[in-house]
Amino acid sequence: MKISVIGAGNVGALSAMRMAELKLGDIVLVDIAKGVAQGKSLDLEDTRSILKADYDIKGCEDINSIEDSGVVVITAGLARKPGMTREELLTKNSSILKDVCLNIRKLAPEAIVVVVTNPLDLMTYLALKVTGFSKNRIIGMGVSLDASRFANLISQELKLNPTDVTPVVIGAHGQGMIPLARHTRVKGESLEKILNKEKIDSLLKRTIERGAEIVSCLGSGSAFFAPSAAVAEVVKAIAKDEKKVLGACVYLTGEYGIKDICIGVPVCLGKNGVEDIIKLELSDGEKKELMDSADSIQNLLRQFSF
Ligand code: LAC
Repeated sequence: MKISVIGAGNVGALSAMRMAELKLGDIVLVDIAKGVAQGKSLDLEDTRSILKADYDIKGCEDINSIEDSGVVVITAGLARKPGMTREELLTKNSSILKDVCLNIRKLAPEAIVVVVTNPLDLMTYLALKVTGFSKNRIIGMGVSLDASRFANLISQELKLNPTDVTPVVIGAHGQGMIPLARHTRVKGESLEKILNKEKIDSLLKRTIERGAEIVSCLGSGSAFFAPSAAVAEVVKAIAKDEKKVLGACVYLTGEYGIKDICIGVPVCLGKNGVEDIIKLELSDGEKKELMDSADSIQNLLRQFSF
């Protein structure tokens, strides 16, 4: 399968590297900045002998090179600076995304699109509208990254291995994120039964702030190691037809009582993209949190007509 990555910044280049090393397909890295995608792909090629790996990766400036891709990952756009919210990127990134999505529609009409650019839930919606692709082929990567952050913080608190934690996060990839303590399992047991409310609340807050914490440490640019791992996880589920359940930002048509926005919920991913939307049984409080998160996405969508 041909997998194109648009945007060869930290997230794009590392996603390309991880997907190449996982042998998910032939990778094409594209960036409008002269020489950047090509330079990074030549560098990645040179690791093949050390890694005893045989993967195919190419890089260039020409968007036409994404032609007939099976998967296109969009990482193009600006990243947050310290003190910025993801939503503040909306104006700049929506014009970049629009252009990219028109090219995808023309050049790779059968592709499954994985959106990474922020503000994620709005950019995923924009990708759906501009490409006109069916909703199963537009996937935003956000809450699976948040879930991995949540699992990491829980494992540190409990001094356990992160793989002992099965995290669940839904909602917006932003301030409206909802890490679900009741549905998150630690060695099979609900987190709510293991930690007291005060400890859980502090973990929820730290999870929601984790991206900003990293941005503020870095000073310029945002996280890339965990985001690229999360991209590779989504593309692997598609490329290997894993039928894997992961949190992802998808278009809802009434599921959870939500319509006509893209928001993070658990989905089953396979060769057709989103193969199922998993309905979690939510308490009244959890439902209200999800509706509030959906309302905040809806409000932003109303302010910007794409
Ligand atoms: C983050 C970016 C990828 O959460 O949104 O780090």
